[in-house]
Amino acid sequence: MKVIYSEAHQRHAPLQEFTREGFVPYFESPQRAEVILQALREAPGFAIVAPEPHPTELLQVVHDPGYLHFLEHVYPAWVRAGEPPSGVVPVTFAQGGRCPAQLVNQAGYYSFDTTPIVGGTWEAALEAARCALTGAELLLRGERSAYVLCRPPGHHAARALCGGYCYLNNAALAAAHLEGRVALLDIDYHHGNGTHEIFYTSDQVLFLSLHADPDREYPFFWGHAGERGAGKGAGHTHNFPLPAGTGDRHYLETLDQALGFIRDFGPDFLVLSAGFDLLEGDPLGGFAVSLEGLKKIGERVAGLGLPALVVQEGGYNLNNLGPAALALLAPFC
Ligand code: SP5
Ligand code: ZN
Repeated sequence: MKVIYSEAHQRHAPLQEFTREGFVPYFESPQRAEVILQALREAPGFAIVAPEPHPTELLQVVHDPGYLHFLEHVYPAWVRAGEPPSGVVPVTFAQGGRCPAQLVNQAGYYSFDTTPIVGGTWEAALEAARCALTGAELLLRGERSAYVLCRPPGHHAARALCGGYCYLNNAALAAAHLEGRVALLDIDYHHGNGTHEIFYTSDQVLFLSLHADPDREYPFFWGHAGERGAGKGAGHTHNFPLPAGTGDRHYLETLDQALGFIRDFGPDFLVLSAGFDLLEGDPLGGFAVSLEGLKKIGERVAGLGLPALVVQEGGYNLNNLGPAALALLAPFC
């Protein structure tokens, strides 16, 4: 199985994030990708390949041009304006309203939380997006599966919003680049609100997400069972909010419901947003899914028999990320 990877992710390394407890060390660290890469290098059957260059116009299929301009240029403008070089962090958030003229004032217009933009964020996010687009092209050229080992992750990034450690929606970019009908299944512990928004009115991309109930868990405002798509996309979004402590049995039963919707849709391709924070022991998670459970998730998703692109999202327990990748990917090999 080909693994698309670029070390450019290392350039995105914020030191801290702002939480209810104040500033804490950044959970979404470069080591996350490094431990997964190491595990795949030591296992048989994986070939690490580099991303190919893609025209940046492809990003505009999913993202707003003003948002892309902001992401690319805000950090140097922020430092030039005398703001802290540790990173761009918004403190005021637009609720509608108008986009300010100055880049440094746009942070709260293009963010839904305090996810920082540091020097290197744009280069890393762009390279992660290229990895995902390369993965999509591998499937278009006939590969049965591929794994995008990317960071920063993408599923919280919406058309014109960053947040939740995400800037460019890697999985959404891949799904939009594939041809025909695509099922995008998100198993990250957190609701993939960005992907949900991007495809909410699409009848070409079926979005399904299993996640912690937003009534009690981040990102709080999206991902309820009643949100089912709109317009042409009505009925093409399926959210499965799950209770705290969800274990293998209930998770797999719910997954089977999601897989039923995918079979009914009859897609040409599958994109799997794979967050390993669904596992027991994740510092940001709250489920009790085991590694064996994750292997069964891989078996059932691979059992759809569709060309499949697995895209890395969250997962913050550095001790289980390598075994998690091997458990999930083995059935696709
Ligand atoms: C891609 C992804 O998984 N993003 C998740 C972003 C979650 N950010 C909010 C974290 C809330 C932290 N609660 C901390 C509990 C620590 N014991
Ligand atoms: Zn997550």
